[in-house]
Amino acid sequence: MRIFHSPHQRLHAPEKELHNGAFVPFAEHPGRVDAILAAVGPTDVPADHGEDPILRVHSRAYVDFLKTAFEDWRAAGRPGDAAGYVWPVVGRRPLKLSRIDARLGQYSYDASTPIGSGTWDATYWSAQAALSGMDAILGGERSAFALCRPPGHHAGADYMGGYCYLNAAAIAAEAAISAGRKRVAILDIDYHHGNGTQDIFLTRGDVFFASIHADPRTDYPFYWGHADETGIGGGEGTNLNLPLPQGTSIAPFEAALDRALGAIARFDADVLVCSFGADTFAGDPISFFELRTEDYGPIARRIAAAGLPTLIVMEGGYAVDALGANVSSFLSGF
Ligand code: Q9C
Ligand code: ZN
Repeated sequence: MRIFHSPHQRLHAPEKELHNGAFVPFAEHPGRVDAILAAVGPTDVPADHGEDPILRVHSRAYVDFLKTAFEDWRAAGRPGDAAGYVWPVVGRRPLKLSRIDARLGQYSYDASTPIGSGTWDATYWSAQAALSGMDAILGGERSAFALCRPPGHHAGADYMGGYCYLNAAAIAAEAAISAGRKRVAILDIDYHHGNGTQDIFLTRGDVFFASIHADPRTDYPFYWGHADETGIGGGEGTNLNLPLPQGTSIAPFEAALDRALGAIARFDADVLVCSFGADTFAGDPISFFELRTEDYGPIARRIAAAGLPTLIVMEGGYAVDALGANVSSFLSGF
């Protein structure tokens, strides 16, 4: 299987994040890709598709914010990484504000998504890795792996959050539509609900989004991922959330997976994008499912049995010592 990854993706390396009320070392660090690269072997450098496919998903204003936020932060005399500390409540009237602190709040929803000097470069190349993976799929490959980092599934059209800046899976799915595919399915099996991907496609009938994740009544991102979010307008019936309780192990996980794959089969997709997070692993430091390394191969075999050309996009997974083995186990099923 071809694997796409750019060394630029290491340049995103924030120092700290706010976690449960304290500043702690940033969990989504470059060592994650080192662990995966050591396990999966050689990768291909992605081709540069430019900004156009990114702008089919994200707003121009948001992309411009991402590109300049760190410079603006430094120009304001601030140390360290750019991080927000004030957010507009839902329904607040739109304002055109230039102060960096106001802009950080406008374009984010949480405090775990700092911007450093290399963040734009890294997230740009993470998106390019997904686009190159989709090129391989559209060219006839049965599967490809985009070793994305930073991850993407929490990022919406005009917001960052949950360690995510550009939504690589959404950008790849949209590229498939632009290339003439009629229906694309996205299966998100990261521990956390893929709220950004859901938001991007919620009103769309041509992109099906199915997500298996920790129940948002107990887990981040709380405000999305509930079972009654089924799509809006032309997208009604093309959004499927399957929240599961903390402590979930392989049997109930596979039952949910079969439900998601059944819905995807009925949707009759041309292409599948799988947002894969290894933070469902029992040893994950910020998550509470009970999957084992040896569970990922059978999970992947069930997904492969859907018979769809499948782009795998890396999302979360923070148990770095086991991350390489967990990703290898998953890829072995394709
Ligand atoms: N105290 C991904 O897996 N921080 N993002 C939660 C809990 C955000 C995870 C803080 C977790 C985001 C891609
Ligand atoms: Zn996650």
